[in-house]
Amino acid sequence: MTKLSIALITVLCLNELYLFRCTTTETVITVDKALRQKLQFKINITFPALPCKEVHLDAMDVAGDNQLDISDHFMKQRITNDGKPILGSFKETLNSIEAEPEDPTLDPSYCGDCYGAGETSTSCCNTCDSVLNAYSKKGWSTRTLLQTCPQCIREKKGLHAITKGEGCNLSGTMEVNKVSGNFHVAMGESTVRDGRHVHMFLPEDAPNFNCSHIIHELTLNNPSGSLNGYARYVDKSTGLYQYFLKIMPRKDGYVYSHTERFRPLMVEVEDTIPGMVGVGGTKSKTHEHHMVQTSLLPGVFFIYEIEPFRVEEIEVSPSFGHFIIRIVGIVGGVIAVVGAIEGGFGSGERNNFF
Ligand SMILES: *[C@@H]1O[C@H](CO)[C@@H](O)[C@H](O)[C@H]1NC(C)=O
Ligand SMILES: *[C@@H]1O[C@H](CO)[C@@H](O)[C@H](O)[C@H]1NC(C)=O
Ligand SMILES: CC(=O)N[C@H]1CO[C@H](CO)[C@@H](O)[C@@H]1O
Repeated sequence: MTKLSIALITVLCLNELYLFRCTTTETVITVDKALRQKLQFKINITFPALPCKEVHLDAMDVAGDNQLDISDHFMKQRITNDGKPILGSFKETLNSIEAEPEDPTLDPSYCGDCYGAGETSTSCCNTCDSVLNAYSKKGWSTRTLLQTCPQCIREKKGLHAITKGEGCNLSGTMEVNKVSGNFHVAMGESTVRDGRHVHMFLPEDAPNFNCSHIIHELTLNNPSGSLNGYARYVDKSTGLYQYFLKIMPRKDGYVYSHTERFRPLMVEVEDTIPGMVGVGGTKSKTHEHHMVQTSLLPGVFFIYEIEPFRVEEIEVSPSFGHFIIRIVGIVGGVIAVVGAIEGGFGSGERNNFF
């Protein structure tokens, strides 16, 4: 053993010791195999200028699963324009359309016609909702009921103008299938017609649908969410807010990142009125600006997409066994190499080398 080989072994071993002592983090991407789970969204949004009657949360996914007016786990709290609660909060339950109080001006012996959809021939359908319920139970189309049935016309149930001066807090949790989809609060009553999701509303009333919103909380199974605390107000023209969420599975739940887009309902167009010959023969054109309503559906949409990959960060610390093996390797290797060099150059020149 010579000085050089000892020095070499020491340097290499110190290097190994350094590598052994530090742990490294590695990002590992695996395929997310937990497919049959459901995603749970926790939502708490305030619409400061939209009465609770107008706030309907609908969810649908790419597989065509429609969940209309989800309210099984949702609370709506009426608030005044400046954010104070009005009355108690109320809960709506899914699919049992809220029994609206009957009109007190009606004759007590009044028995509304069910148009053949009643359970028995003597059933009464005194409210628009009961007619709708009876029709849905029979599996009949409720397509034109809101416009034609006298009960609905009396209650002005179908298409009504938006009342102003109230707001609404919407909060609760919702479970959706673990595929891409969207959920939204948009103008009008939603129905499914021929498998399509349709919102019914009066287009001339659309500018009154003030879709300003404050997102207090929008999270998945994980308490952090990048949209928490977001507030968007519409001043000039209401419109369509779209949030695109990219949901990433993690070890401890789901996180998302988002991008947003706003499209106004009213757009300014410029009309050019051609051709007046001014003094001195110069042609002048006048431009007129005016606002035109587009055919957008005003509302707030959350469109989500789930990444199929799960990203995990793991800490890797080298094992002690490997460390020992490497040390033994270094010592053995250096000795072997030095031995080979000594043998190869013969004994005569040996003293010159080392
Ligand atoms: C919704 O958020 C508001 C504001 O942060 C909070 O006061 C309220 O308690 C929340 N509602 C629910 C049901 O968590
Ligand atoms: C919508 O409501 C917000 C909050 O109350 C208000 O600041 C805004 O001026 C309203 N926008 C319109 C177009 O009425
Ligand atoms: C019940 C509820 O969530 N109320 C909240 C509605 O939103 C306002 C802010 O806009 C909060 O102050 C309320 O606590």
